Amino acid sequence: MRRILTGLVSLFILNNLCAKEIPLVSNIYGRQSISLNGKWNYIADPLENGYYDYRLKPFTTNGFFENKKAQSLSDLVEYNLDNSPLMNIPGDWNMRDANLFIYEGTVWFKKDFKYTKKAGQRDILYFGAANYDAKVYVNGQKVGEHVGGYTPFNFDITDVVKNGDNFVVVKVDNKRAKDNVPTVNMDWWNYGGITRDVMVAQVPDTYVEDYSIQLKKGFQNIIEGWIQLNSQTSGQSVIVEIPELKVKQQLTTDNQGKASFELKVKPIFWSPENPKLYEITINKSDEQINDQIGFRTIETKDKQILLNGKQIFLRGISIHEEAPYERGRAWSKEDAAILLTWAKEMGCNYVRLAHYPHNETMVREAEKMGLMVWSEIPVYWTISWENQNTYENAERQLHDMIYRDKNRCSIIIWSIANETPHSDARDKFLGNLSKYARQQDNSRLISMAMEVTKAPDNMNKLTDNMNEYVDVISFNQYIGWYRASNEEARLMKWDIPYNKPVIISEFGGSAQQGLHGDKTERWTEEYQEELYIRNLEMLDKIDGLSGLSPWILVDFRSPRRQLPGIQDFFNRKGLISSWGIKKKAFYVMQDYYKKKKAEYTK
Ligand code: GCB
Repeated sequence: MRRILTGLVSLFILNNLCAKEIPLVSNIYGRQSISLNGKWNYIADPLENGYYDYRLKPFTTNGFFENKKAQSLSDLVEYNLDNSPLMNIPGDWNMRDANLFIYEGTVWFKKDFKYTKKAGQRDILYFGAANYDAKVYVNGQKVGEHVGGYTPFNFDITDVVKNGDNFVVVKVDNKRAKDNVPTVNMDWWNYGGITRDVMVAQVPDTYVEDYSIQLKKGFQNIIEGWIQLNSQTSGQSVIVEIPELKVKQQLTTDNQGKASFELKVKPIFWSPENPKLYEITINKSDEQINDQIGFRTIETKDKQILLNGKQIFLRGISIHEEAPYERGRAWSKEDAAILLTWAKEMGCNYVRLAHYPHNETMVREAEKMGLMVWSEIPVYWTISWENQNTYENAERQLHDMIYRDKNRCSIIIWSIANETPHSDARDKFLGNLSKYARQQDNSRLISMAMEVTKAPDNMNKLTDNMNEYVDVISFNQYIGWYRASNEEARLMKWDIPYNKPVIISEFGGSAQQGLHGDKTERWTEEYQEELYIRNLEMLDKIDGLSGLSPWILVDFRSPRRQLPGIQDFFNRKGLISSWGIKKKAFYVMQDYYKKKKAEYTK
């Protein structure tokens, strides 16, 4: 009888081995972890043969996720992940396998890893991002799925990971679809793959899941914060320390597993001139988390943006998450350092990270280098405004962007959309998203990149209803490229009927680096240079102009850009070529920012 019972109990346990997606573990880089970066085997699977049977039903057994091997010479197994080619992860498959350059579909990835389990610890499998749909399996068991190409996700794999040898299989699918976010149509490369860091973090059974430590809104001398455990455990003691500020605060969690605090201290402000970060530690008896956090205030007053109470001008540049020197999707510290150093050389104090959340390292490096950040979700162009699932997808991406980076003082603006066409459904969608953004974080500014309505007599009007929802009016305009000539820029007038600061989130034009000619000749460096000169003259006159982020720092890959010999599938609006050489217009911006800096430090 006893034996039968024990048998039943173990059967029950086996059937309930549960691994699942869990709320993001904040600051994954500040935790104990092992990296799963490096070589992964992969199989491109355009027919999704490893996922569906020949009747197109998903396999419950026998899918590639089982990572099966023939056990005898007579066994039929028509794949072998172990013998399949290797790819470096993080990395997009487009640039790592010439056959997959324009591939959109499924690729299976597999990595073997050795692991040491520890009693009383949970094991969390974390992905910085995978584009677009990732189904994740550990030791043949599905642990979860994630949708969205630019946000992190993690799974509690404690019940499925073993001491010793393990394997993880990920099915990544980057097929575009109308109802996705972004949708089918965009002006950047749809790089597929596991594009950011992968790791297994080890945390105590009850761990600090999330925390926030920032200046209290409206105060320069009160730090406000909270710590949230992964379970509703009350009476847990947690200590927050900021040694440099002589802060050592003992906290006790309430019955929600949360502990909040306020500290009266006057930190040195973080700013572009002095990007001061404080070492912070959060200690629980069995856990220590380290972070570097800066403190600053950001607000608007009429048409001004105030950083730490002082009016600033955002000397910015837009950046895609693309590695310099034509190396595909950027992800590393080195990529971030090159891109951001170029921005600094131009004289920037601000970067627009377009058109989706960039990797966490990029945001952290920007912070260390004194660059303020605009961070955005890929609600771009013609999203399916009427579709509730699309809305939920966008909201989730917005949530995850804010969640991951809420302690990054470099981020001053959350952007929730780019160049979206007017309709009632779109207004409702964006209105709800902006309300949601404010609920998640009311300490930063909200914006979205809008378009201008052309009116008679060279008048450019801002008529978008969404302007009511934002703190900063921002719009993209392409006079000299898609509309009017460079010469006509001087005739343009602007009607911006809001008492809010204005940012030009994009302007620019293309040039092929090294192509020279008359300033009226398209694609030459001289044309682009002239466009920048005329646009700056024109934009400088806008009342309330508080910043610019021209389009764009570096040429980037885009399937929309097909002109042979010039574009060759690159958007050439970069101020730096895809091979890293500065174009003439770079220096126009550099001069302009030098003047702006002097003007604002008077
Ligand atoms: C835009 C878009 C950006 C494009 C750019 C262009 O307005 O926001 O994603 O790449 O124009 O080059 O046309």
